Amino acid sequence: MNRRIAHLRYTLALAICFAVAIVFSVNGEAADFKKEYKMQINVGPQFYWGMGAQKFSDLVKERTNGQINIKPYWGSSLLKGAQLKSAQLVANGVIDCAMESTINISPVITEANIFSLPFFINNFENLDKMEYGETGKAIFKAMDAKGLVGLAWAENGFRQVTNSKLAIRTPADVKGLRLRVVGSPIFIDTFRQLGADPVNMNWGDAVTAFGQGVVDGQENPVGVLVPVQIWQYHKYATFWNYLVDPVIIYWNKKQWNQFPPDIQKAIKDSAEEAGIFEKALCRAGLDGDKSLNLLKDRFNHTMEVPEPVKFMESKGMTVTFLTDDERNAFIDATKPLYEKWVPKIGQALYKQAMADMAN
Ligand code: X2X
Repeated sequence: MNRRIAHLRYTLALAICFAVAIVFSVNGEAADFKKEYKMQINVGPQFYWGMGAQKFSDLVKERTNGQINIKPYWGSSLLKGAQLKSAQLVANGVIDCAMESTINISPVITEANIFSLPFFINNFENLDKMEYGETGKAIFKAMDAKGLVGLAWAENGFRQVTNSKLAIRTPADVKGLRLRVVGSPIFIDTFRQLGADPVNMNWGDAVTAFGQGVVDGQENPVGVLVPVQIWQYHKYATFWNYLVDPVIIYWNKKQWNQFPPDIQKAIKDSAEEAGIFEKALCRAGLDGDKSLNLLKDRFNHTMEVPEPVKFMESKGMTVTFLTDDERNAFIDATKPLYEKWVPKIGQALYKQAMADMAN
């Protein structure tokens, strides 16, 4: 008899434990957070993009009362520099999350090449219309299908070309130039089309290559050119806004779905806030007073380099802006790219992007 009571008691105790565990897990209070969530980022903390990643991590910590600790791994250190592997490793859960350029996710998300079509987007207004319009939603949907949850848009910026040889004004000027580009096929295609000699290289190796003069030039936005002090290697910059790389903050989907809703909200809100901050850093001095004021008013942040173009000139660089005719010559020269790349990106997305921009 005593044994039966003991057994009953034991069963009851087990049942209570079970019920408590279920209640806690439903409430999320017993959720098992990792000590550290690893974040992939291709550049270092001194870049505007890096400052945005740090902001994201800080905001998440604050808004989750220290429960979620995101550690940025700078310079693609988790990937041994192989920047184009970022999306693959977040999708399969080796890395938890990333704040990454659309160029670097393009091997997994072909649709992301929409931003790399030469001379397609051209200005910040068009870019914002796409990101916050149907194009942005379509990109996040494509990511979802690959096991990635897109949380917010941020930016690297419109990419400008720099080199050590000459002030580029015409497609003929680019002929034969040895230019470092990211190892993404659309970049190789674009510069081959222009008659240049593109060399693909990870960012981690690129700066050494600039120093050794292995390449004549490269292309990157102001948010990279200024921190890396490109004037040490290249005297000439041509601001041609030929394409842009937005940055996306994204998370491994399986892990994301296991977070309780309050944690998801805190992370998503932080990503959006950090994205706004980081975009403004990258645009500061390139969109009149807009981003400079936003940084001051909303983030109490004063830019060290409020006028990037003047700053580059003060370092001895010749900064060239194209006339409409000069620009049109580049547009004509790169048009054949569309025949190959629009079908890869998807006709529907291409049309959607045009509709967003016309809105
Ligand atoms: O590799 C580059 O050029 C960089 C830093 O801009 C990107 O990560 C796309």
